[in-house]
Formats: sequence, C-alpha cells, structure tokens
Amino acid sequence: MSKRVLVIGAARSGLAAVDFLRKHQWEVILTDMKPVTEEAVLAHLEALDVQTIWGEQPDVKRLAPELIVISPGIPLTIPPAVAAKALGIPIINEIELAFRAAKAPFVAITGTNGKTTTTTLVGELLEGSGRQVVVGGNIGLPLVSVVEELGAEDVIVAEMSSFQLETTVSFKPKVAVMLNLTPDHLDRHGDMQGYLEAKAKIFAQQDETDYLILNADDAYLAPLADRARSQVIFFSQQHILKEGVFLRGDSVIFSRGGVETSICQRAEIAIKGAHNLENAMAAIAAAMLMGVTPDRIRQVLRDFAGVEHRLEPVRRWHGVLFINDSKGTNPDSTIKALEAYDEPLILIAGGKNKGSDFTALAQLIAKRVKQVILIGQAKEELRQALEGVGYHQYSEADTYEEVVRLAAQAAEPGDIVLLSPACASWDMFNSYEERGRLFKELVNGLAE
Ligand code: UMA
Repeated sequence: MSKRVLVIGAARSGLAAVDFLRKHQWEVILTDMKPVTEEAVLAHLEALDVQTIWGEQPDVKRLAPELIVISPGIPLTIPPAVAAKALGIPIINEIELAFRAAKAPFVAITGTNGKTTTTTLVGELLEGSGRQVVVGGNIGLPLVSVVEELGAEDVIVAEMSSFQLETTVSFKPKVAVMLNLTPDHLDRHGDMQGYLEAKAKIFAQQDETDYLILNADDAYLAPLADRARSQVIFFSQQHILKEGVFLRGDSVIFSRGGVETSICQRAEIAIKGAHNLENAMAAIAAAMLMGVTPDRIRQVLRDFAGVEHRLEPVRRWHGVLFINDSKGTNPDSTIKALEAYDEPLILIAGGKNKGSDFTALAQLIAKRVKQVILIGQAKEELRQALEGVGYHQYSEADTYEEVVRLAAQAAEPGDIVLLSPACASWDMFNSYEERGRLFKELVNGLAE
C-alpha cells in the first residue's frame, strides 16, 4: 500500500513537491486555502490522481497522512500544522525532500540580505568547472524538480530562506553560507532569537567534513562558530584573518592552512557597495572550498553585474537615474541601498510590513534623502517613523502609476529615484518581481 502525504500550499513549491511525490508512488492529498483555478494545473493534478482540498484547512486527524510537506510561505501556526505536531506527524518542506533524493552536494546560502546576489554569483563561479551546476531554492526554482537529474559530481547551489530552513530535518549542505542577520520576518519567527534559530538550521546537521562560512563582522552570526561541528571559515571587511577571506589594503585575500591567495583588488569587483563586498567575499570562500581557481574567481567577479530587482539601473531620464531595488523588502536592505549612492535621492518605500521597526531607516532617510514617496499598507507606520525623526519631506501615493509620476515630477537632473520599499510586496502584488517589473514598465513608459 502506498504511503499518504498531505501537501499544504499549491503554488511553486507545493506543485513541484506533488510531481516528485507522485513519481515516487506516494498517495498525495494537495490542499490550498485559495482554490487553484488554472485549467492546465487542475488537469495535470487530475492526471496524476491527486486528491485536492480547496478553500478550507484540511482535517489532519481524519486524513491521517504519514508526512506533511508544507510550503515555505505558510506559518507552522495554521491549524493543520498544529494538529500534525500534536499527532506526531512529521512536517517537512520541498527542499528537505530534494535533499533526501540528492546525490549532488549542496552549497546553501542564507542571510537576511544578499542571498540572491550571492547565490547567483556562486552559481556563476562554479560554472565552467566541468560539473553541472543547478541554482535554485528561495531564488525561485523548486529544487525537488531537478535534483534527480544530477549526479554526485555535480553541485546544487541553494538560496535558503528562514521559512525553508525552519522545516528542514536532515538537510546537510557541504558548504553553508550565512551572510548577515538583521530584523526581518519577525511576524513569523516571533523575535530575533527565533529568526536566528531558524537560520542556524543551515548548519545544524553538518559534521567535520562540511564547511560553514560565517560573517565575522556580524554580531549575531560570529558566535555561531562555537556551535558548529563543521569547519568554520570567516569572512570580514574589518579584520585581517588568519583563516578566511579578508581585505589587506585593497586586496581581497583568501587564507587557509597558512597559505594566502590574493584573489583580486576590491575595485575589480563589479557589484558595488560595502554589502556587495561582503557578498563577494562569502562567494569567494565558497568557490575556493569547491575548488574553483583564483583566476576564474577574479574573472567572474569582474564580469558579474548583479541580479534583477537588486539595485538594478532601469533608465536615465532627463538626467535622472531610476533604480529598481524591489528586492529591498526589509529596512536593513533599504539602508544598504541608500548607502550605496552619493547622489541626491528620491526614495520610494512602503508595502507590507513584516513586523520591522523603521526608526533606523527613518534616521538615515533624514540624512540622505531629498524626498520620500510612500505607498502600500505600511504607509502610516513609515509616516510616523519619519515624523518621529522630524522629517516631513514625504508624499503619499495609492498606485505605482502615481508613484512614478510623483517621482518624475520631484526629480532634478543628477538625482537618483530609488524604489527600495523596505517592505514585502504582498499587500499589492504576488511577489517583489511583479512589483519591480511594474515599476520598470512605468519608468520605461515615461515620455521623453
Ligand atoms: N496558503 C495556504 N494556507 C495558508 C497560507 C497560504 O494554503 O494558511 C497557500 C497560498 O494560497 C499559496 C501557497 O500557500 O497558494 C503559497 O505558498 P508560498 O508562499 O510558499 O509560495 P511558493 O510559490 O510555493 O513560493 C515559495 C517561496 N515563497 C515564500 O517563501 C513566501 C518562494 O520564495 C520560493 O522561490 C519558491 O517557494 C520556490 O522555492 C519567495 C519569497 O518571497 C521568493 N521568499 C521570502 C523572501 O525571500 O523574503 C522568504
């Protein structure tokens, strides 16, 4: 008799898990609070003989699954997850499934900010080494859908969110990277400790044959070295390290086992800003540990221009540069974006707050930003934070059409208009990508 699994969430992660589980002869029940209406998806599920429950929380006791696979976006506080816990039914996610089926080693990358940039960069660095490289996870591609195509000589580069890590069990990457930790997703994880513990699961199962790359300059992350069984490699912009990646003058150095390798000059790294130097340092450590040559690392760092929706130049219009940083979904990310420029700034901010405090952001805005345009659910909270630091140069908008119109009116030649919302997109969009794409479309539509 086949084993029964309940898959909660029928979007990217859940649908990929369903395909995998059916292929492995599981009896699958798929559920989503929002009914799936897409004909092609429904037909596919029917062909796979998947039982579906739409628009209501499933009764776990009655369904009695042996396993639950939950989508990352769904908190473990929903009734079926609570019931499963009480009944002792294991709850995992699709990445855990992928890991269990994988022959290829994982390079897994987490952190509050810089994950996607670093994951993409590590993917590029590992390319060309003769092995097949797959980049996926939180970045968009559900790994369970590709993992079985890879052999032991290949490699998987996985962007891991705290949501995904929370429900991993045996996940044990060869190389784990932790970039930084600042307040984010506190509505889900309760407090910084809860958030840190979810992230720390990235190395929980590692042993001495594995590596943990840690930011030595991050007060939350550096102490994790004491808890790791794996070999810890630090990176630091501030200190010279005996082991790890660091700066000596303007040279970026990788040091290990008493051997120092000069990788490149700081200025050669194409992605700009102090935060990107950290991302590059972490990627260098991962690439060196995975056997990439210093020459290749240098070449890729010179060529790699960054990722879409992350400090992405959109258009120069009447001397005004429009930048899309829709991926700036928490205050720290927006702070880093503001710090990356010297030009006068017009900032577009707001969206769905995830439990963040905006005070530090407001303080920097007061110093650095000419004008702020507020939008979305968090408008009021942002307005209060700005008023709280005595900053009144803001206006408010209800639509992105209005946002772009107001920004274009306010900007003067030499200014930068920066969309970096400090909030999630989920109040108005399905994803930050959708938000970024609309912004770019509207900016590109501004009449000459
Ligand atoms: N749902 C329920 N019950 C609930 C709540 C939600 O059934 O109580 C349903 C929703 O109706 C929806 C589904 O669950 O259909 C949503 O699942 P999901 O939010 O996990 O979305 P996916 O499309 O499966 O995308 C997920 C990740 N999403 C989140 O973590 C929010 C994607 O990360 C990831 O790329 C994808 O799996 C593939 O691995 C996105 C993200 O925003 C980029 N990540 C956050 C971030 O980067 O800050 C963590």
